[in-house]
Amino acid sequence: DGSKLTDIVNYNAANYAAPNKDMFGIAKGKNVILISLESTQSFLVNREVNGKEITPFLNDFIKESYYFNNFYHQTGQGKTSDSEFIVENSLYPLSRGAVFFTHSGNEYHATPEILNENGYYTASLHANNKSFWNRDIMYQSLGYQRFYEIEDYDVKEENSIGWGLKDVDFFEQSIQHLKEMPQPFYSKFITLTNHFPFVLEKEDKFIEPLTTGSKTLNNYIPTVRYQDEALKKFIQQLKEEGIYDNSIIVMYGDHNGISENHNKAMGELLEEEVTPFVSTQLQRVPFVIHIPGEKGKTISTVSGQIDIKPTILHLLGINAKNDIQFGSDLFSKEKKEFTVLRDGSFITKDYVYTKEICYDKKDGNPVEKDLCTPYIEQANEELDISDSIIYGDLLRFYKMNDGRLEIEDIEME
Ligand code: GP9
Ligand code: MN
Repeated sequence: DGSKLTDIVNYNAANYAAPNKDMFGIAKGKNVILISLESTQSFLVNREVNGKEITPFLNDFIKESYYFNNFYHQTGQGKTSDSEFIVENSLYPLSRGAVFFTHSGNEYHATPEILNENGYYTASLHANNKSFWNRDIMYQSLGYQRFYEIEDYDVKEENSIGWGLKDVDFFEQSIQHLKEMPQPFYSKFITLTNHFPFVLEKEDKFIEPLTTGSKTLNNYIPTVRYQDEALKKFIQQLKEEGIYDNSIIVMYGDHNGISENHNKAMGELLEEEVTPFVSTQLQRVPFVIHIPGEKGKTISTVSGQIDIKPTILHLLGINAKNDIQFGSDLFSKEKKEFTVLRDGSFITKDYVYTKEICYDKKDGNPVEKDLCTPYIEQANEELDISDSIIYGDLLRFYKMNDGRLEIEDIEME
């Protein structure tokens, strides 16, 4: 009802983190190249197995980028599609099902739509059937002007593995599409090769599989390494085409690749027992922002996919203040260290709460639940408010008024 809308607006205003003056608009007018890294978790970054780095390119790239090492995925059953939803709406996905399927007809005010209003051309690129995850329908609601899908790629047996077109070929063929786009553009690339069951041809294995008790984890390592190689080639091509210097490159892991079913093998690799605390910490995924001319910096603020939208908007000099969002600009000095996962687990500066246990983040030991209690309520409230926006399609009651989102003055049931 109407009071719900007021709650939402108030909640939003209370949560707003003002932009950092030094960062606001620093990438104004630049292209945005957003890359979704399939099943890529943070524990892979800067890790070696048998004396070899798993992600040598990424390890170098983050040295010249902003790298967030306490950044969590917040997806549910909608997996990759949930990550897309969170990243571009700064809303939570649903607790069951995929919002891309269940609420594709809703009114949203997603990043592509906002950037389009600000003169950007917007496209998503992914070499899978366009209807997978209902993307072809949902992308219209998110404001995409173009979806380069399987029909836009030359996909054949020789250049495919597992789920489809290999990442190296995907990026190579995507360059052509990028060159055709009017600038500035906002383009999203969704990788695919590092997807369960993590199959790869011998010639693409730049690192040996592991020898733990889990075939899944063993094969994951070489497909992650392959994806890393694909990224390296892509960045090289962007440089050769002269696109690199007028673009910010934003990479994020979409969700975990290794589930709790592989805790034992994961424990072997990490050389520690995978408790629910460790398991929650394993939900961290890489988040990288490369801005031409800016030095690299690792930032340890507790954060999540929900923070990407306001962060990008502010870098481009677009104020997110009047938007409905649950995340906040990661460069803001007012950013609160509190990240909620879709299952109600949450992470603060000092605590990790999961499966009804409060853990001390420093040593992973359980502590008195009271220490987490104030946040439990807040976590549930956030998830509830976000859900009510989706279930009630409430963003249809907001309208732009002179560049500001406002509640439409109407009677609600
Ligand atoms: C499918 C790809 C993978 O197009 O995005 O989806 P996932 O299974 O990871 O959700
Ligand atoms: Mn995925």
